[in-house]
Amino acid sequence: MAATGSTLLPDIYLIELEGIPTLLMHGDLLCTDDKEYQQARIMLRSDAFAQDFLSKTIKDRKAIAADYRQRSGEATSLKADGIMDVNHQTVITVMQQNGALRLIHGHTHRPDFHNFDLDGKTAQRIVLSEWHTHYGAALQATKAGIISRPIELTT
Ligand SMILES: [Mn+2]
Repeated sequence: MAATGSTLLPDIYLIELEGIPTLLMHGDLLCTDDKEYQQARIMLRSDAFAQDFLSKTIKDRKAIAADYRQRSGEATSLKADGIMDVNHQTVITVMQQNGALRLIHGHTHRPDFHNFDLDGKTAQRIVLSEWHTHYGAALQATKAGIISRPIELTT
C-alpha cells in the first residue's frame, strides 16, 4: 500500500460520488450462489488459518498459494457460469442496508453497467474490468455519470 499510495478499504465502503451514495465492494461477498467459495472465504480469513499460514516459511507459503490458485482455477472451470456471478437479491439487500443507489465492484471479471429499479428509483451496478500486464481500465466520475476509460500500463 505504501509503494502504490493506496488505502485498504473495508469490505463494504460507502462514499458520495457526484451526489449519489455509492458503495465500493470487492464483489466476492455478493456471489452468494457460490456456497463453496463463501465457505472457503470464511476459512481463509479465520485467525486460526492466518496463524498457521504465517508460521510457515515464505517458500512454503508461496507453494501453498500456487497450489490453491491452481485448484481454484480447476474448480472455477467446473462451476456453472451463473454461480460465479453476483446474486441480484444480495445486491439489492446490501444496497438497501447501506442506502446506496450505485454499487461499484470487481471480482467477477464481467465488466458492465447494469441499471435496475431499486424501491422505485433508478440504481446502477458497475462492474470493473480485470487488469492485465499491459492494460487495464479505470472509472472516471463526472457530473453526467461514470465512464470506463482504458489505461495503458507501462512497466
Ligand atoms: Mn476477487
